[in-house]
Amino acid sequence: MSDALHVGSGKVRELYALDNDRLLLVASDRISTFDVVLPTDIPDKGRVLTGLSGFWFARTEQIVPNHLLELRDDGRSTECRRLEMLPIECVVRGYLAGSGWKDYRATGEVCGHRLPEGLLESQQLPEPIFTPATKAQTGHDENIDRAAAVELVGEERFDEVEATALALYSFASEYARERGIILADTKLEFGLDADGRLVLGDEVFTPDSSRFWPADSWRPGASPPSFDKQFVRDYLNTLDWNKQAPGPQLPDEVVKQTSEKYLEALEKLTGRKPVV
Ligand code: Q0Z
Repeated sequence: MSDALHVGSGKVRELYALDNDRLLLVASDRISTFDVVLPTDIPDKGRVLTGLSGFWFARTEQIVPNHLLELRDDGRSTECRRLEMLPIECVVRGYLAGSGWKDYRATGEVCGHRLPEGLLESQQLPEPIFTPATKAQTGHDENIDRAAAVELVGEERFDEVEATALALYSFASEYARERGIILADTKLEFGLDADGRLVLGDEVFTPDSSRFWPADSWRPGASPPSFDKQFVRDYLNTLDWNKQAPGPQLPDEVVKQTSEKYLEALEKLTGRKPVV
C-alpha cells in the first residue's frame, strides 16, 4: 500500500496502482448525500460495502468473470485486475426512480425504452430495462439510448453488456427481494481483459451503486427512503442546509443508526458480519 501510486478518487473511494496488472480499490467510511460528501464518517461503512461487493462477485462468477483478486485484512481494500474500462455506465432499472422517473415523466421513455402510460414514481417496471449512461468527468452522467451507446462500444459489445447486466440484475434483485430488500436499480461497470473478454469491475450491488429500498415501506406513488441513508436524509431535512458543500456534521445518534443500517444490509444479504 505504501508504495502504491494513487490513480483516482471517487467521492468515497480511492484507487491505487499496485503494478501494471493490478489496482487497489479502497472504500472509505465517508458518506455522500445530495451529491455532497459529509464531514462525518460512518463506522464500518467501507468494510460493509467491500464485503457486499465481494459477496456478489463470488455469487455471480457463473454469470460473468470479475476483477476481484483478493480482499485485504483491513476489510476495506481489494486488489483487482486492471481492466480497460468500457466508456459507459451500465445501469439496470427494475423500478422507476431517480433520473429514470424524471425522464419518463418528461418523455414517456427512458433511454429509448418506451414505457406504458400512467406509471407512478417507484413503480415496478413490466420488466427490467438496460439504461446506459455516459461517464461524466464532472457533473452528472447523462442517460443515452442504444444508438448512442453502440457508438461508444460497438454493437456486438453492447448486446453482450446488456444481456450480462440484465442477468446480473435479475439474479441479485431476486435474491435481495427474498430477504426484504428491493434492488430498485443498479449501476455496473465492465471492462475488458487483455484478451478482450468482458469482465465485471468496480463495486457491485452495494448501497452506493444501487438503490436499496426496504420492501415493507415501498409503495407506488411515493419515494421510499433509501435503506441506508434514511436517518441521514431525515436529519438533514430538519436543517435549513442548502445542499451545497460543505455539508453539516451528523449527530452521534444519526451516525450510530446509519452504521447499523449498513450492518443490517450486510447481514440480511450475506448472513454475516463484516470481516474484522
Ligand atoms: C474503476 C473509480 C475508485 C475512483 C477506474 N479493475 C479496474 N481496472 C481499471 N480501472 C478501474 C477498475 Cl475497477 C476503475 N474506476 C472507478 C473507483 C475511485 C474511480 F475507487 N475507475
